[in-house]
Amino acid sequence: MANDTHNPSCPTTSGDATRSAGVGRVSPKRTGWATLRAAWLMALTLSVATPWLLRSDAAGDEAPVWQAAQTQAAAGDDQGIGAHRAPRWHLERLGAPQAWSASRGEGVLIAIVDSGVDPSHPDLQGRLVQGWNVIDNSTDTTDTRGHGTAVAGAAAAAYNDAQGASGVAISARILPLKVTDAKGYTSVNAVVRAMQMAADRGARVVNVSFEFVGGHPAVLRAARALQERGVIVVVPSGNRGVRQDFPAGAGLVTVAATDERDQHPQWSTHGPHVTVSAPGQSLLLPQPGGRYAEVSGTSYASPLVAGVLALMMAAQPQATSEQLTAALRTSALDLGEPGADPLFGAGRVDAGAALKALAASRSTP
Ligand SMILES: [Ca+2]
Repeated sequence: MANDTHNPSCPTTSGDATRSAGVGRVSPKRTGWATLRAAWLMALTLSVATPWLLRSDAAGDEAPVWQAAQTQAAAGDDQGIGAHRAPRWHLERLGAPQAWSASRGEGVLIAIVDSGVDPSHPDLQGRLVQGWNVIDNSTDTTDTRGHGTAVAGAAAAAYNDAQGASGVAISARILPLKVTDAKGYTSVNAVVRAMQMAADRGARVVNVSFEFVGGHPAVLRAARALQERGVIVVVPSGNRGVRQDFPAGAGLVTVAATDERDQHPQWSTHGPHVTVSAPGQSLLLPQPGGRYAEVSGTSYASPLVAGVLALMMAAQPQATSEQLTAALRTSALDLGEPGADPLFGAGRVDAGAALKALAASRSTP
């Protein structure tokens, strides 16, 4: 089945044909590199079939670099999505169809900081606003790796009975901000610039599906600044399947993955930085060229939560970032150990419950 890779959390060492789950990845600084690399390789062999490309740091390369892994369409895609089991399971699990009677994300702009987005995909046609290529300083946001198209689809693909599985915020708009070069690499600097540009262009939710992105001080500072502008940044916990101790940054929502049984996939990175969790395993999502792929990774759990936030923002446009995040957490379905825990954060997100919790918090003086 397919695999996605890309930004969020699916690394593969370059040159090693190892595969992992679907997150775009940022390589860490050289410190502890060998340890991290070993942990990765172990995680990769265990994990979901998704390639991650991890760049081996060049000498003198101080900034971490992420690479969006190449997404690969699932075999059998050409036979159509009927070949897939329950293509909308993640939407049902999130309670999205029930929430749509109250909100569809209309009027909310979601920035997808990624490898670009295919604007001609049937599920994304007419949903994109003009984006920007942060690397080339151009308007070329062509998705050269497939990651960004899948991420955008998870957040906000159109509802269409005939094809695909739709996104969560089916009436929201997408702002594609491409931050990867020809080989799929990006940098902290490019990501931070894209975050600021997203806010400048009116986005209220910014999804950044790269591994380790939430652990970088510059990203945390940018997220805090965006929070003051009413913007929430959503990132994946990572696909290494290990514990990490990143700070839970202000303005940052970190998403771990759950599977079809609401359990923790072993490749989903955990730790105190996890805010909430959402489906991230075997999701049917759009790919460039009108195709679909079944993909796994926290890269895809993250935009599902971005979509839920867009539903909440459309329903309560005056809600603050703090109110939105609090409602998201308090309404999540508690899984695993009672209360917030490192695997699931506050729990698996429920769109309908989140809308109700937000409305209740807004009506309480
Ligand atoms: Ca729990």
